[in-house]
Order: sequence, then structure tokens, then C-alpha cells
Amino acid sequence: MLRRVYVISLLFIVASLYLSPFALFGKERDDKSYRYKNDAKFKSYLQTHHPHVQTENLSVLKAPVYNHRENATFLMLAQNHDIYSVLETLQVIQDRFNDKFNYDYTFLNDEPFSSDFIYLVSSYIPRGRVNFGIIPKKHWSYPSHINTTRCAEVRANFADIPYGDSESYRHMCRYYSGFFYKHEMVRQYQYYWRIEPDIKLYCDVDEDLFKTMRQKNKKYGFAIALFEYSETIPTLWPHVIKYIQERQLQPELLPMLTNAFNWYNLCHFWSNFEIANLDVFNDPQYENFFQYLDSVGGFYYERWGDAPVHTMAMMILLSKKDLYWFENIGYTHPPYVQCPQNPVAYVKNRCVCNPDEDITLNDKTSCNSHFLQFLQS
Ligand SMILES: Nc1nc2c(ncn2[C@@H]2O[C@H](COP(=O)(O)OP(=O)(O)O)[C@@H](O)[C@H]2O)c(=O)[nH]1
Ligand SMILES: [Mg+2]
Repeated sequence: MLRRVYVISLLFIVASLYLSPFALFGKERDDKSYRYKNDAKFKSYLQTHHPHVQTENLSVLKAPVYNHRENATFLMLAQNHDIYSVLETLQVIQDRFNDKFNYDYTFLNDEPFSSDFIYLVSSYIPRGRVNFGIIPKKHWSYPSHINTTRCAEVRANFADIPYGDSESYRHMCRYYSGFFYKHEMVRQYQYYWRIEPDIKLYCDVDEDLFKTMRQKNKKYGFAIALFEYSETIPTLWPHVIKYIQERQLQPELLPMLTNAFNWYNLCHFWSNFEIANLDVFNDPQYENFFQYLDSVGGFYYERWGDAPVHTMAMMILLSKKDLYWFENIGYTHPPYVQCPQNPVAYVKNRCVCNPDEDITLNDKTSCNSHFLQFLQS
């Protein structure tokens, strides 16, 4: 009798490893999640829920993952028409890194994702959870204190600078500056790795970079660092200095961003690659900083990018020991490349980039060596 109880308990435990708790206990499944079992069922699910009625966030649960992972997700903002560039990004991320580690993905969009986008992306990712989130309208539109007539005039005058005439680009930069971490699908994670359509990894990544972040107690990790177009941020630095002085802050990292004329040196972490601990963004001090920047209107009256904003926020909130340069990552977001210089790492990690094209060595176009000198001083 006792043996039978043992066998039945064992079977129950084994079954619970393979089936969802809902299947075991017959509970209703959360309707924002879909367990992806087969193509035909998934397609018919999407047909009834998408594209016209995706009013809610959707999580697609692929094959379960049992290896020990950090609580982390890839994060990508994308539009439906980006689908094939998104798949190219997924190909390199999966092949070079994530087939080993099986981290979740979170895709966000200011419009509902199409059923094609959801189907193709979910089909490509073999394991884990894939989140498709809708950005709330109030996070992707003008705040009430902004004068939209003035915005339109600014856009017309900024036509000569990159994205200077774009309204959606400004919403995007403001979203990445002050809202992405508030999205309910992002809030469930501790770390994120930002990716974009059309980026590439040039080398295998055998190390779990999220684990590296935790074990080294790092808060913000970067790859390429560049100079910002000064025309996009005429008043950002004076505002940030005012913010610092009014609060009598003494940021340890202030010299990292200050030039010989005591002005902003234009250096910033190129934020299309970021691996960070979300606690930094959820810190009330970050919120306070963002609210201040938002109140003065520079996201719309100029064209402040999220990259200098993140960099300046990190300058205010963090210290040297919190920052981490992912030196051995082979990475590109066109047109710039980071290609590992260490020949042993290059061969071991099966890199395919040209080391001579590495921008991080070039002091005229990149801020990496400046940052590094400061961080190691
Ligand atoms: N959903 C959505 N995503 C956007 C929009 N504009 C840009 N993005 C995303 O925001 C990120 C940065 O935009 P991108 O066009 O690559 O800017 P760049 O890297 O500065 O040239 C990318 O992940 C884009 O897919 C938009 O209007 N809607
Ligand atoms: Mg981009």
C-alpha cells in the first residue's frame, strides 16, 4: 500500500514538471497568457484575438525552462513592419547566446502587435515566455504642459539633424527615458537587456551576462559609447547642472561627463545596447530626475535622446563600481561596431567581425577609452 502511495506521488511530481499547474489542478488559465502547444490552435487563437482586438498585453508560454536563470528579459520596442529585422535580431541572439540560457523576451509597441508579428516571433523562440505588450497611450503622447504648436515649429526647424523632424522618435526617446520600466510586463523582471531590430552579435556569448551583472553587483552595463549630436540637446546639460546644484548633489561620476571647459563632453552610453538592473530606474531619485527633465519640455522642444538622458541619470545615481563595460561582446547597431581585440577570445568565441572596424578604439568617434580611463582611475 505504502509503495503504491510512493509511486503515485512520484508520478504526480513528474507530471507537475511537464504540465502547467493549471492543467494539474484544473484551474482557469490567466487569459493574458497563452500556452503555445501547436500551430493550428495558436493560429486560431490569434485569429480570434488579433489584430483588431489586442487591447491587452499577451504572454505566450513556450516550452518550460528548468535551468537556473536570473529574473531577466530581453526588451525590444518594435513596430509591426519591423518583423523581418526583428527575426534577424532573434536569429543572432538565439544562436550566439540564448539557445543556451533561454531568457524571456518582452516586445513593446505603441500599437497592437499584428497576429503575424506575434505568430512569427513566438514560433522562432523555442522556450520560455514571450511577452507582447501595448504601451499605454498616456506614456506615448504629449503631456498636458507641452505646447504642440511650438513642437511642430521646432520639428520644422530641426529637419537637418537626425530624426529632428520626427514626432514619433521624440515619443520613443521620452518613453525609453521615463516609462519603459513602468510597463507591467517589464516590472516583473530584475534585469533587462535592450535589443533592437537589425542589431547583431558577432561572437558567441558563453557567459550568462545577467548572472555576471548580479555576481559582480553591477547596475548598468554598456558596449559602445559615443558623442551625442550637440544640436539635439542645446539645454540638457545646463538643466542637469541646475538640478544637481539645487539639490546640492555631488555625483562621483560628474567628471566622467565634463570636459576641459567645464561643459558636457557629449559622451554617452549608446543605449541600443544596455544590460541593467531595473532597480536603478525604479529608484524614486530616477523618477524625480525624469520628472524634472520632462517638466522643462526638452524631449519635444529640442530632441533629447534617451541615451544622454540615461547616461546623465547614471552619473547622478551611480558610482564607478556600478558600471560595467562588456568588452568581449562583438556587437553592431549599424553603422558602428564593437569587435573584441583579444585574439584568444576572438577565436574561442567564433567572432566574425573585423577587429580593425572596432569603434571603441577610435577616440575621435567613441568615448569608450575616455570612460574606461575614468572608471579605472
Ligand atoms: N513601437 C514603436 N517603436 C519604435 C518607434 N520608433 C522607434 N521605435 C523603436 O525604438 C528603438 C529605437 O529606434 P530606432 O529607429 O532604431 O532609432 P535609432 O537606433 O536611434 O536609429 C528601436 O527598437 C525601434 O524599433 C515607434 O514609433 N513605435
Ligand atoms: Mg536603432
